[in-house]
Amino acid sequence: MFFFSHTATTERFILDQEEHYPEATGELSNLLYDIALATKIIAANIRRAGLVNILGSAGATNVQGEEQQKLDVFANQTMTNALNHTGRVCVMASEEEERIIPVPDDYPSGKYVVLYDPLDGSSNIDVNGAVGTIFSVYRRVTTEGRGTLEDVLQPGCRQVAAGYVIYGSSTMMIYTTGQGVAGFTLDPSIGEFLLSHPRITTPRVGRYYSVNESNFARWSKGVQWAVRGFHGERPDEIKGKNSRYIGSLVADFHRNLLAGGIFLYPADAKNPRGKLRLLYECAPMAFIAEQAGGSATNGVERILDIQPTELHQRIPLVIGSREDVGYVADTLRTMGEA
Ligand code: AFP
Repeated sequence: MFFFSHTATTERFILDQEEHYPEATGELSNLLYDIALATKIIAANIRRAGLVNILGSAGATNVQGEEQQKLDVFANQTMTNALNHTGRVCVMASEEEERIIPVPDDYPSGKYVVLYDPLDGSSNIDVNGAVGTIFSVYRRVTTEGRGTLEDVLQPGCRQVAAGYVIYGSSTMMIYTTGQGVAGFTLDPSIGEFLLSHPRITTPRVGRYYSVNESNFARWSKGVQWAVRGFHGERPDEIKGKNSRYIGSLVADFHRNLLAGGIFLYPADAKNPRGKLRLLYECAPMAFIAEQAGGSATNGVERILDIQPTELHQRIPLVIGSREDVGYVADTLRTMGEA
């Protein structure tokens, strides 16, 4: 039971944070409300998915060659519609769309750039598994007019905000504006996200490792050797860990963020550059991980330092508890792979 006097909504929390910045115009706060509203609409539809028979493929494939689900299309449209007319955004990009998404001509252009993966882990939808929305916000670098590709291709260290919403047994929004990480839980009876995790920090050493082990034979020797440590085969260097893998980045990352753990999607013979997308998945999660005390690398360099060169660029990802990520990076270095 929540008592109102002790309960902060996303709105109250964002306003409180903004008080530390007298120069803030409130625009970023409004942008975060826009995103929160879109995700509440997506959450409501996900909750009803099994009932209203909107499951299944929309018949099209997205730019990654993956089959789109109806909810992917819906979530993508909902995010775009929540942002494109507000005057706060100059350009958007979505994992579901091949090109940047311009602000329509009849709406004003603003100073922010928003990137999103509207429904990550969508192959879990048909089995009632957890899915999520990931978002990332940058300030524009061009100075006027509509935003361009240049505004979108910025390294993750320039993010001004990033977050995700997990549609799990409850719906939660986790985000950072660079002052730590806060978590909110949606109270469906009042339709508000309420502050439930004011300051999330992730353990330095995790209990879990999360990786798709069916790719083991396709990994480099260094990655195999690192994962063998998690199995308990290198007791002098690292204690063995428990394995957990859902196949939905938001759900796997969220568990590890709270409980401590490491998530890996390394390059493999099938995906020589890795599978996950720098702009929509890796950079926003890396910002959150670092703000919670964890870290994120592609094995060679810090994720937040990578300068993107393409909209749908894929990279290897190693993210989570700081010491565990360090252990993987050290192993790769020792094996001459980094
Ligand atoms: P989908 O959105 O197509 O389900 O992909 C999910 C995802 O991008 C990410 O959320 C998972 O961590 C990763 O792919 C799972 O990939 P594998 O199925 O190859 O393990």
